[in-house]
Amino acid sequence: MTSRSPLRVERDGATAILTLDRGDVLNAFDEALTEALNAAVANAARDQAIRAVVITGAGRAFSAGQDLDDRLATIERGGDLHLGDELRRRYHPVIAAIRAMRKPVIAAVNGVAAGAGLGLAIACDVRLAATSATFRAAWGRVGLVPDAGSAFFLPRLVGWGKALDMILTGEPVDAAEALRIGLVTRVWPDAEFPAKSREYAAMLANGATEAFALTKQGLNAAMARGFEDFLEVEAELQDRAGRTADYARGVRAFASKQPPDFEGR
Ligand code: T3D
Repeated sequence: MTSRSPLRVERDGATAILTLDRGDVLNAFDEALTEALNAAVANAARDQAIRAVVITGAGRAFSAGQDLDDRLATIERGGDLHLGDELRRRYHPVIAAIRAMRKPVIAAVNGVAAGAGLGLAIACDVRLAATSATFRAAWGRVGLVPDAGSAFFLPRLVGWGKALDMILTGEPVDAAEALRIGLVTRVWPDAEFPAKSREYAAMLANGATEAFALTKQGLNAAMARGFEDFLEVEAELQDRAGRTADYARGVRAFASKQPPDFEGR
């Protein structure tokens, strides 16, 4: 008997849709799910026909983070836990791959995003939320520190004070509040959410993909470099963008008052 995959991988035009699919445990990450997610993100990065990636959840959750049943089992049998190694092996590669991916990665947060589920969402380039989505920096409630890159990304998204409030209290932030504080950029009613988020992804998938890749590279450099250094990176990236076929298409489309038909290179 073959076991069901914990991750659904679909194509919608040039968009890859990755659905975390362990609904009975709110899409908590066990070994199989993180392995499948790492593989699917790596495949999407390699596949030139894919020009945008959506990560979402099945059922009423985006993801409730690490599967705590797995951790309980180890604790109860007196096993040795090395969570740093777990992060290095299962979580850090996927977060790093999302940041490095040369196409937009969208978190379509359909329900609760907690712990490493929140970490995954905030490592993505864009967050869209359904009205029933909630965001929980839940680590403190189980005696852990923020992980999956969260202490890096959360203060940059919502500011130092709000990030610490979320992390220290573990209280949920609803979709309206998430929109207000910049944790997400669009909110749609639950019933419309799948269609609206696919539409949004298609818009990005039809964009100037190579320019988006260079944009991500520039934003990553802006986080890591000093100002003078960054300006040089910016000049190099714009140099490359200015020599893409899509830039020529964009300028011609502007001159002819037509929408551009980008090919992604
Ligand atoms: O490798 C590493 O360990 C690295 C560490 C990673 C960091 C983490 O991610 S640590 C985990 C952080 N996540 C949490 O602490 C969230 C735990 N879950 C909750 O607090 C609640 O479930 C929610 C607030 C997310 C939702 O509450 P509610 O009332 O809507 O649903 P529920 O009844 O609690 O959950 C529904 C089911 O999902 C339930 O199972 P049952 O009783 O129906 O058989 C529940 O046990 C299960 N579930 C929810 N979250 C997890 C989970 N099962 C395993 N692991 C989970 N994280």
